Amino acid sequence: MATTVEPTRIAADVLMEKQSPEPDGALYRRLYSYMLKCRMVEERIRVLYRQGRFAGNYFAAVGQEATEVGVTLDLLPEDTIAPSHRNFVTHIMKGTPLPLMFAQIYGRKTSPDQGRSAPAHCGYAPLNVITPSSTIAAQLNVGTGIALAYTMRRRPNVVVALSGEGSTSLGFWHEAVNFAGVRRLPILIVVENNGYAESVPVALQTAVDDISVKAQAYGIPGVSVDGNDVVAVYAAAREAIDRARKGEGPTLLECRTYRWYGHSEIDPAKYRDPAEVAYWKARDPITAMELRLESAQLWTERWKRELESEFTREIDEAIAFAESSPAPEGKEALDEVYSFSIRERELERKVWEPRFTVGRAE
Ligand SMILES: Cc1ncc(C[n+]2csc(CCOP(=O)(O)OP(=O)(O)O)c2C)c(N)n1
Repeated sequence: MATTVEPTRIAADVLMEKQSPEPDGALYRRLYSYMLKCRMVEERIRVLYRQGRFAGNYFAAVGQEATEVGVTLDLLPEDTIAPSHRNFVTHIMKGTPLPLMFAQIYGRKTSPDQGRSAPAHCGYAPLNVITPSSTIAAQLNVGTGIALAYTMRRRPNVVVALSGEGSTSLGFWHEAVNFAGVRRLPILIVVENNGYAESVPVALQTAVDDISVKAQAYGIPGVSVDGNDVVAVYAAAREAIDRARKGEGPTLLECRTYRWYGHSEIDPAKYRDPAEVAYWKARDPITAMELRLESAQLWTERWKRELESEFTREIDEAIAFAESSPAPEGKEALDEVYSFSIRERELERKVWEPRFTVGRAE
């Protein structure tokens, strides 16, 4: 059942054949544009972090854009993304407004969670992006529950749940995949294999070469693709999503990729050989797509510069919105967290208020 022998090529070729004799220029240009936007947003967030303009931490997926974009392009508003800490940019794909995303980075009251959680742990309920849990892989369990709800309510929607390869060593990752398989739920389980879980290399994480073989244990298809080839990722994801939407069950999709930077902004990633980093940077998914588009006369430097200036303007405006937004007040910390009666809320305020009078915990 599992396909692990070079399925990348197969999936990509199928797409190319369908679009023969010319590739779908509009689709490929959209894939490219989104990758560029994701890269620019994350590189700017990294600069903001170094400038000390927001508190907390950030987990950049720079280098992994082909996967972030390929598995999430063209999802419906009613579909769900269940992201990990690494997948902040999937908000761009779902349509979360950029100003709200930056308000989240800055922990401002205008952010989707009103400034409550960490910069990258952001959900957006109106477009069904769930809030990543700090407990890695837990988004799989929530995502599986949402997929079950779609089935019970007979909705033609899907869940795309993402996790890293390190997360596949956790018990509840397997529980989620098993349950999805048993109930044939409409969920695409994406494993972004970027080679490391914090500092732990994949060889110390699992004894299998292809993470996708883990699907066999749960009776679902497993596919491994080149996670830096956005066309291959898109083709494999699209096929799996289409099947899930038709009620044909889940798929495990391993995307082999690499993160250019450390696990987070505080990680200098000295556990990696510089030659390894250089090898992967030479396989930049964005440059690869530029070459591919250019050879089909679908890309020019000038078009890239136009995109860059448009995205820069959008990012600047989003940062200005975030920086001019108010910070939440300490006394609001428990608002909308628990369901209280008004009287209980008053009592709760009385207990908490003195400790937050200067706007921060003592
Ligand atoms: C259950 C649990 N164990 C450990 C951690 C600490 N932790 C946070 S991210 C991370 C690495 C996750 O690696 P992976 O799943 O491969 O995703 P990546 O960060 O590479 O995208 C770890 C160990 C955690 N948050 N939750």
